[in-house]
Amino acid sequence: MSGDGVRCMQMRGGSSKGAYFLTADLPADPHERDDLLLRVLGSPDERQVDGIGGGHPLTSKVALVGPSPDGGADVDYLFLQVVPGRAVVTDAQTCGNLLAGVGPFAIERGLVPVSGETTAVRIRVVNPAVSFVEATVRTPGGRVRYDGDTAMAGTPFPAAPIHLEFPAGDGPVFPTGRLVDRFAGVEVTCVDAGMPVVLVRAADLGVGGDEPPEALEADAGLRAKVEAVRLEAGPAMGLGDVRDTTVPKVTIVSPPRHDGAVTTRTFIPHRVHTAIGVLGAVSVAAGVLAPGTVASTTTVGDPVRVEHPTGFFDVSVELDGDGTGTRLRRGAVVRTARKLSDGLVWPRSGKASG
Ligand code: NQM
Repeated sequence: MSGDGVRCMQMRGGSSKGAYFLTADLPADPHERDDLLLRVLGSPDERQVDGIGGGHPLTSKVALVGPSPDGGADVDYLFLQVVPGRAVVTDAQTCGNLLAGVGPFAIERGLVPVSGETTAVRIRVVNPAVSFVEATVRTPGGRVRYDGDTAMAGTPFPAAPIHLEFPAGDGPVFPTGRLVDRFAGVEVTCVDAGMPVVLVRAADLGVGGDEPPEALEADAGLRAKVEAVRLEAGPAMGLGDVRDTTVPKVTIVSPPRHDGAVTTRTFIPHRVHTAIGVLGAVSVAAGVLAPGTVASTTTVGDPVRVEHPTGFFDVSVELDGDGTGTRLRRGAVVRTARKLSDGLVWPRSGKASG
């Protein structure tokens, strides 16, 4: 803290936007920290008009970054979702989009020295379970380079590429121990290759699967069905009661419309994503690649092209084993990020819920 202000960098990370803090710049006590973040971002107001949040889950995100005590990583990354419209901050999921900004932020704050034309940042993702990622950031002339010509669906302007490499995961890709389950009367595949996702066929929900996000959000019957599926899937995936958490996501799958492997619409979990989450896409790609799921297809290449409302997302995924023993061997994606502001933010005074 500096005076009443808190040091904060705002960044677009992938197709999301968030507030990045050094862990040491926020209160160590999680309750105090979360209360402060609600007041910085502007929740529980739905529009977050009195804060820096954007009034949508994709623009109401926080990354906490600090030196890692783990010898295998340079920095620790804790992701927090600040829920618009509610006094809720949750650490039940991570975010692969804000992850794209973690490498640049760590270099900007001096946590990792520039090592040449590119700089590798080894990131330990600490929630919801520990995992490791290596980000490769462009750093010509000793500084982070944000401009470039890598286009990324879900964000309108090109920027410098950031390569994210995910090593093998510990857990099974199909956490219920089955390739197909039936929840709320609907056949689904529960998959987790970094983000817990429930795959559901569009036809089984009575939709085409290529509707715009607003149309799906406006369909109260569909929303109720999706939530009924999610509430049954959560405990079966080992996530407990998921009424108040943002995982699992529910991805509606249907045949590709533009030469990709699959068309997706993803509930995150109540609003519909305008694109698709990074780790969500890795999970979908795993579900598409493995035979016997509700999303399996034989017309799949490498990378797996996941179509979404604003374009497509290419994901490289390699799987080990088969059937319910399938595990992730490696995943890789290319994202971009951009520094938007750097300075102090002033939280609203009082208590967030008051
Ligand atoms: O799946 C949205 C996003 C995300 C999360 C969400 C994400 C991921 O697009 O890794 O990036 O699913 O809530 O930022």
